[in-house]
Amino acid sequence: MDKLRQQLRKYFIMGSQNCNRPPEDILLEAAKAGITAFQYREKGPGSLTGAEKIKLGERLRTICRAYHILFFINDDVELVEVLDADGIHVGQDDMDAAELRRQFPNKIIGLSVSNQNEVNNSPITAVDYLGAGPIYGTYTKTDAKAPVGVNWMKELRAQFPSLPIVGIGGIQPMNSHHVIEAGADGVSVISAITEAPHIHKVVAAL
Ligand code: 3NM
Repeated sequence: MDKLRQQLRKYFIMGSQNCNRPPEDILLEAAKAGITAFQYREKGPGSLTGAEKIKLGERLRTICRAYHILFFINDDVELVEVLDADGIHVGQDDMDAAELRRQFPNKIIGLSVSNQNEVNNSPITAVDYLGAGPIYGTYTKTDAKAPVGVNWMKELRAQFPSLPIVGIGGIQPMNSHHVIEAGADGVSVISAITEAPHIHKVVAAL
């Protein structure tokens, strides 16, 4: 579990819909700059489906393998198998995490939780890490909930002292230290990296 906590320290998430240039180029720059985990999240307006989604996933998977970066899939069980991902991340409205655990006994499973009610109703013992957010306001996920702030991270950490936890939502170099200080093992970001003029500087500062 300690190893996973370290591997989640700089967790980049993206899909082609987040990129205004080739996603492979962005991931490669981020990989060289030192991200520790990646989640392929091909979701929302403009995202790829079917064979195109798989083809891009294969290219991104290859980059992660070359740089020893954990490769996660967002909420797509079939793609986890096709790409032999290291793990899968699901939200509250996605497939049940306990069911996922039965299906993937050896994959890393991540679950998003935004409030205590969601924690109380989630199979926490079935998952390997939690995503807490949105910590700050985000423009990237149009259906994101209201920001929960770093206090939610503190509350989660108090309840789960040794479970890996990452913060997500509106995290940038200027605020990531607040998320870490609140108890997060890592920070998950989309736009901080996809929209960065200098990816290496952002990844170093996260
Ligand atoms: N999930 P950015 S917020 C994918 O709160 C996602 O569960 C969230 O994008 C959640 O780093 C979010 O650009 C978007 O703010 C994060």
